[in-house]
Amino acid sequence: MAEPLLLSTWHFGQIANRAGWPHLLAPDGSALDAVEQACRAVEEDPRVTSVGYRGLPDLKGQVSLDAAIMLSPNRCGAVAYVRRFVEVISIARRVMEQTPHVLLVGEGAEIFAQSQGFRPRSPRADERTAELALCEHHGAEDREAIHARDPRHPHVKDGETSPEAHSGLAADGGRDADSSHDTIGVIARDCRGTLAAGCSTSGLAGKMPGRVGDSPIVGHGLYVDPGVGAAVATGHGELMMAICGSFLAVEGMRRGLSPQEAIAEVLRRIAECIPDRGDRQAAFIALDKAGKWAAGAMRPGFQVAVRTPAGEQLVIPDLVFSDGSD
Ligand code: SD4
Repeated sequence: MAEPLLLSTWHFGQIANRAGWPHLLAPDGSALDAVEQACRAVEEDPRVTSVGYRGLPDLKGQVSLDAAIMLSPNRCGAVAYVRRFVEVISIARRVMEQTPHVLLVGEGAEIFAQSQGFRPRSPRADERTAELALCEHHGAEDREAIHARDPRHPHVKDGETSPEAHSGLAADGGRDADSSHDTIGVIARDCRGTLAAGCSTSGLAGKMPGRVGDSPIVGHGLYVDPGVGAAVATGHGELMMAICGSFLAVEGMRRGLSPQEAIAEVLRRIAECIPDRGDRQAAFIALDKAGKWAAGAMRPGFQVAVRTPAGEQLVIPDLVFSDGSD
């Protein structure tokens, strides 16, 4: 019997873990169910403003959602640029289970979702979040000013984490210091030792309409090789997409690196390949087949919600490539 484990990105990973954990413990529980339900809980939670129902808007103020779920290279499904449904992780699972394809996008994904009985429901950014998001996109100075006069957003500088985030969930669901993005990424291991991973996101705030990031793309936002391990990513998708970040992390573990060494190699590769990356974040969680896990990020601020039989913890990873002062 393997020890069950659930790892989720950011402070709202606690919402995910609470919803996913019972599915790992049930007698017929599975890592796949746990990942789906974990992501789904965040998609439905109106306090989380970068995933699902209250996703972040694009440049035109519209929300589009991306998600993927994966058990193995041969069992994965994803949807991207979905604008009329909220539960995209479950639609991604149906793509995996009910179609011969891996990725459906836009109108095709929505027609498929409807055919599978999902109820059309458009995600909607709240106005305040939309305004903040556009400022995130257009300039840090505007953002600072808007954060300062918005009581829902405790004033935190880039790279710092709010006290609310440390203590659990802030009133608005707990946002990272950089509130222009955030994906729920989940890795689960069940009692049989089966690994599964999933991610769900509205992508980057103020993105160009039609832009799709790493999250729904196998190898970029997530990767699972049952014989090796699993990885999920969050942050600016363009960084992960430059180097197939999640795939690279799993390949590192295949070559014998520990999860921490594998993530360190991925972060180094991003730094080498994208010297002009500015202050963009890229963060990873990796889990090997034996149950050893690690997390790391280009910059401070990343957090991982960890659920084991011993309880729930919000962990700030030691592995941070840059201290944020560059
Ligand atoms: C994207 N990686 O679309 C996602 C966004 C994200 O933390 O994870 N932000 O680029």
